[in-house]
This record gives sequence, structure tokens and C-alpha cells, in this order.
Amino acid sequence: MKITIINGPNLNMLGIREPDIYGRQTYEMLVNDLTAYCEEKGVEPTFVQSNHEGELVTAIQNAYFEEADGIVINPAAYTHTSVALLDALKAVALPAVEVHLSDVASREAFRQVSYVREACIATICGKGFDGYKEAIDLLLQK
Ligand code: CA2
Repeated sequence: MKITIINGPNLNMLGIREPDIYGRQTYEMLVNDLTAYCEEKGVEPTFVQSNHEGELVTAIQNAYFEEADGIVINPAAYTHTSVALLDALKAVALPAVEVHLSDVASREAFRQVSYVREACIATICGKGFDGYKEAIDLLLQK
């Protein structure tokens, strides 16, 4: 089972700023934690983090061309703006799970909108790193 785990803009800043919202753990710690989790579950992960919308589109397309079985995506701010990411997810038609570290439902009104949601089988919010593990489990159950 191959899963592509995609993280959007500024998530490389995890653990460096805004620890009250996003915690004290770094992006590197997220990758290490999920790598260990995937190993336990027999999943082969591919990690992509980019601050550029087009690179995120390419990562979604690459998941298809590299025959991934599913996508876990935290599009970060592009969640709330990007038709391009929605179109890419629809185009590849792979099972995808949307993840947010924070509970976007209890934050600003603009964070209540998700363009990608309609192309995802589930959305997991407010569970920190565990949300990504839950997303991997959901894809394993598919
Ligand atoms: O809760 C999430 O995971 C978000 O996708 C994070 C995005 C935000 O725009 C979404 O509304 C919700 C922001 C990621 C920025 O990450 C930072 C991490 C550390 C310091 C500053 C920003």
C-alpha cells in the first residue's frame, strides 16, 4: 500500500511559530512519526511539503502516475482558496483524506470553507499529528 502525504504552505514552520495553535513539534518530527507509523502498518509513504500551489498540484498528479493507493492532504491555507487542488484531486480520483492539525471549525469564518472537501472521503480536524494517523487508517480500511 502506497500513500502520498502532502502538506501545504507554512507547515514547514511547525514547532517554530504559533505553538499555541499548531503545537511544539516540527515538520521533521511529523515526518519521522508518520514514517514509523507507516512502517508498523506496512504502508510505503511519500512525503511532500511545498509552499507553492502548483507544486502541490504536481504532487497530487505524481501520486497517480506513481500508482499510490491514496492521498493524505493538509492543503493548509490553500484549503480555503484552491480550485486547482480540488480539480487535481478530482482528476486523479484517488481516495483522499483532508487533515487539519487545528480545529478549523472553531476558528475564523474564512477557515470554514474547504474547496478540497468535496473530493475527499473524509475530513479530520483538530487532532494534531494523530489526525494524519487516523487518515492513514481510513485509507487502509478502504
Ligand atoms: O490546522 C491546519 O492544519 C491548517 O491547515 C493549517 C494552516 C491554516 O491556514 C489552515 O486554516 C488550517 C496554516 C499552516 C501554517 O502553519 C504554521 C505552523 C507554524 C507556524 C506558523 C504557521
